[in-house]
Amino acid sequence: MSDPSQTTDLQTLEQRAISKPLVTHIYTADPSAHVFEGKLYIYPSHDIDAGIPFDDEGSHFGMEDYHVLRMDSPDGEAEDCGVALHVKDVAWAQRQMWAPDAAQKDGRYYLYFPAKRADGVFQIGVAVGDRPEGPFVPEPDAMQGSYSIDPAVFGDDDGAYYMYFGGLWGGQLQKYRDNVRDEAHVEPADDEPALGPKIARLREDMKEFAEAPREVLILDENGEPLHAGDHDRRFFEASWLHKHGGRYYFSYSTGNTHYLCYAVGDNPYGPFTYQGRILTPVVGWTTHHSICAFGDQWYLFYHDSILSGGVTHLRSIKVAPLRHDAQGRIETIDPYGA
Ligand code: FUB
Repeated sequence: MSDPSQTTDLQTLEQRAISKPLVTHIYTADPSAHVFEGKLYIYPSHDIDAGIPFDDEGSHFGMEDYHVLRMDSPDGEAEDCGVALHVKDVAWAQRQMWAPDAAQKDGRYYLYFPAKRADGVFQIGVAVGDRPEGPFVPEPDAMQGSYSIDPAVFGDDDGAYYMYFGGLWGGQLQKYRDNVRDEAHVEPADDEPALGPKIARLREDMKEFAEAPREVLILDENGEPLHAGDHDRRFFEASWLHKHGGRYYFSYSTGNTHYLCYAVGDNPYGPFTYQGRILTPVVGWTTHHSICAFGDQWYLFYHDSILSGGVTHLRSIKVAPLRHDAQGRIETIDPYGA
């Protein structure tokens, strides 16, 4: 476990932090940032203390709604646009509104979100609005064939939209093989290929998958799939896709080793070849991000738990510049500037 709060006191880390929380009146996490109508819109989880005991399923992440944040520029103030969607308004969902994302097509806005059904199974839903900040009206049912958590939607230059999704452990991805859930399934053995995130192209109306989800392969430097035991590099959760220099950059969290990493490929489906780390561990167990260009500059949106004094489910989103070097490699960011 490489949580820096174990070795350095929080006040020192706060002083060293390369960026400050974007908002402090609520806790926010899992920021998905997009430029819509010339402004930055950020779709985060809204962290609360729901009073639910800690467990390995992440039940203490008991979020109930989403707020959308708006910024004129990455160095400006973040405005809270209010509640965009509440779980009580989602017919199929009961609890745990985890990391969302959003997309825009033909003047309409789509908020994608995971939540648990009453039977405790995660699915992914979509809600539709006319404005980037919502309000969003949820579809009555979850997206058919969706499962697990952390939807991230990427719109390619040819007009196709793709959803990446999945997360291990509390995110339930390990219970699925070939898109079928079986409670008996667990993570593969250490020397077997790691479970990958999933990808599915979205239908023209953005409300359903146009195809069955496929596995996304992440390969090592020899072209072999990363192994399940390679905890420093294998996919855990927090998918994101950005395109730079004509190449597709798939980034993700390694979960229990607390890195944000990336892998590069030639098309949205992959395979992607592992390249390195984007962000070293933050204070708090989870790490989750998005990568977004504003003008000519790329930015990393991420979170940590410094504001709450290290409470892992009370996080705050932040932003830092992100640089691709001349070879297209992303320069690793240390959130505490060491
Ligand atoms: O915010 C709840 C969960 O924590 C997210 O879905 C994961 O990616 C992790 O950040």
